[in-house]
Amino acid sequence: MHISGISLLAFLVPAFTVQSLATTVSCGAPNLQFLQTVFGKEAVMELSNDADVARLMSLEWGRWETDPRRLPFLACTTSNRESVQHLLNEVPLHVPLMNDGSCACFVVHATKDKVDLLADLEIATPVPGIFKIAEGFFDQMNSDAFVGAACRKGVHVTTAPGFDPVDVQELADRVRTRLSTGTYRQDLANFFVSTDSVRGQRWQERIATAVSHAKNFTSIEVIADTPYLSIPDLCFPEDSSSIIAIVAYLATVPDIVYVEPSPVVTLHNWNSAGIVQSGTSTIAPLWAAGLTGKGQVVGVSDTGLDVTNCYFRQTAGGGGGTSDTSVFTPASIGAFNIKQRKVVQYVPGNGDSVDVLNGHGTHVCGTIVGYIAGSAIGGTNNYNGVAPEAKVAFFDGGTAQDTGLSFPLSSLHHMYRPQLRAGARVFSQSWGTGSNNYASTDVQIDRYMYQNPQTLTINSAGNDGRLGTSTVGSPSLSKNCISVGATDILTTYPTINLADFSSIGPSGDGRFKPDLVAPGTSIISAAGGTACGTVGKRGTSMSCPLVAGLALLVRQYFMEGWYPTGVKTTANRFVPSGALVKAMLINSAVRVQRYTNNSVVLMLGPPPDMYQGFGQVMMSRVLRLGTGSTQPDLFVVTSRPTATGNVHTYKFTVRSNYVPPTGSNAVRDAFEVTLTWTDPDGLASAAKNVLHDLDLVASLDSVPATPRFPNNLAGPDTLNNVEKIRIEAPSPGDVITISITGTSIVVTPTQTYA
Ligand SMILES: [Ca+2]
Ligand SMILES: [Ca+2]
Repeated sequence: MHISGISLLAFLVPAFTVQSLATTVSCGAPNLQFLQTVFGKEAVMELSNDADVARLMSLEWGRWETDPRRLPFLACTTSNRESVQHLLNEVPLHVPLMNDGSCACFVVHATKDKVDLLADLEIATPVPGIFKIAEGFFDQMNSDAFVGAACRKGVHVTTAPGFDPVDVQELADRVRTRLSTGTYRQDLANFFVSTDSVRGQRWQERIATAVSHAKNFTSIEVIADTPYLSIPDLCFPEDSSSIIAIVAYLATVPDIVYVEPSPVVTLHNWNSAGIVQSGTSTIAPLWAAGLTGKGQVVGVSDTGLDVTNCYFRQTAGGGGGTSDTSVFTPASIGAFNIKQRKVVQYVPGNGDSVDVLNGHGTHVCGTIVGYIAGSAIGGTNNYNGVAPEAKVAFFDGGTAQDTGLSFPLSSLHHMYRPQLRAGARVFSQSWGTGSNNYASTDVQIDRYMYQNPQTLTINSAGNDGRLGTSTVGSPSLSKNCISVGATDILTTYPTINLADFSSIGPSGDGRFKPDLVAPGTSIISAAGGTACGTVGKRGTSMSCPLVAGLALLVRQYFMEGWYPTGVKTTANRFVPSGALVKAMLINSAVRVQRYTNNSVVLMLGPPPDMYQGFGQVMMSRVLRLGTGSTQPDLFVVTSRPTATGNVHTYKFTVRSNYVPPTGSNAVRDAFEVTLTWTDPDGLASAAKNVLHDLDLVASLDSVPATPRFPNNLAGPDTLNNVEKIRIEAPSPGDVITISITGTSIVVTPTQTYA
């Protein structure tokens, strides 16, 4: 939680009480409505009614009646810790799928005999093959998207929970044998029961064609050290029967839980003629106070980084960033040298060790940490980055010959781990896919952040806003990252305009994405391939690193002990969680006024909404910089654990000498509180991705009967793991009570929040 407001003084913190909440609702019957709750809208596209579901389940049980192998089962139980703990103890191979506060579902990998013994489960049924296929994938295949000369598509497969690499290799061999001998077609016969749904019938027709026509196939790869398999190139020039057959077959394999299109990564920038204006003017107060990124390292993955450009090289006069070659080799073990002026690590990765002329990666890094040695920070004649005294650990995923990018999307930890060793806790990723589906790449980001709670991943939202809603691309849909959209750099508060290209949310399950927006229409930054040149670029690729740079400054703020006094104090130093840094950035955000798309002007309301997320970052609103009376009051909580039924309360009193702020302080006209938590990872196939539900409520003690709920809602938010409440211009002496309730926390015993 992070709270700020110019006119507020926190003086009573925290009062803490625990009470029990009853959770006795059962999970109901495994009918169509329930499957839709678990697997999303695809359920009703494949199946038309409860009779369809009953036939399908009966078929599945029949298939496995005498099979001694472990299968993926959908296992659901009442959402209370005891009942979930019992389930997880009984079936150690599991992955969470859904928790709606009354019912918690897991995909467990167990034998049928074992599941038969779990008598107290509300629901236990084999996961039908059609629910293992990514949302929208059938329509892509059926529209021949995988056919033709331009096809560069593949399939990505998630194996059952608990698989170790040996199992994955054995599974790959088994699948390859079925595919190469054509015997896989036999497995399709029972893929679907008769169904009245339109798409169910199309599946039936295509499978029938596939059984007679589909080709044999051999190219399946194990992705080392991961639970994933990959078919890198699944294109058939003549028709789509083969791909439909192969995908349907993969979904019938008991050791496979999810099949999705391989992600195709693109850069999220748009080049433009440069408009000579820095995008960093709004953060000058942080530089003036001495927050320049010192001691911080950002991890960036991109096309390349020109280490000889003046913004990165060792000395002003030359010398080059390559003066310490140990930084660049051997890449595989992630060598680094923190004494380098700017580039402490360079992993060639899947690319090379250079950037192209005016390259994307050099520009992005320049926006975060670029700094001409010896130049003045905050000067008007250079384009130093947001955190000019921070450093960068770089992963190169692009080559000069290939305009495409290649990142280890199935093993992102291979990219993050060396950067983590080099000191990076904030990762900036100005790339993504055109897919609006929460995918296995999003799962990996959520997992990495959950396992490494000091980290925070910043992702560009994408540049497809002109195409309409639901255009934010994976992996910007991960629940724990910050997804960044773009605003017009020429508009300033309070008349900020959203950039027309900025991708629009929500996520497939209705969460607010993007989380934040920042200027991205003409950002001037270092130009790769030039000695000291700059270039203007636009896109969410450019707004993302602005937020990443701010994240470094926020970390520095806490790690140097600026909180709570506003003055650097050794005794107050602490390392913030990624969730706290996210809460700080979101709490700082201000409303974007309007959005123009295809000549239609939309006036935006108070955030959050699916256009601006929580608004445009404005860091000086929330960081107390010095002791002056105009500085905002700030109260933070980091990594505090809570459990189901716990209620934490915090009380604040508005300063009695409160005077409504004017001028540049007018943006601090409210009491604002933001709650975030780094949610555990689950499965991409879930209809609803956030597993734990915490609830933020605020109330004025003078009117306790009218509590304020977060995110512009009239009641609790059950979808998002970010909750923000804004109380406009409270009166002097007002007492505001904040409560944070652990409404449903079952996947792990406790959940920490910020
Ligand atoms: Ca490169
Ligand atoms: Ca909630």
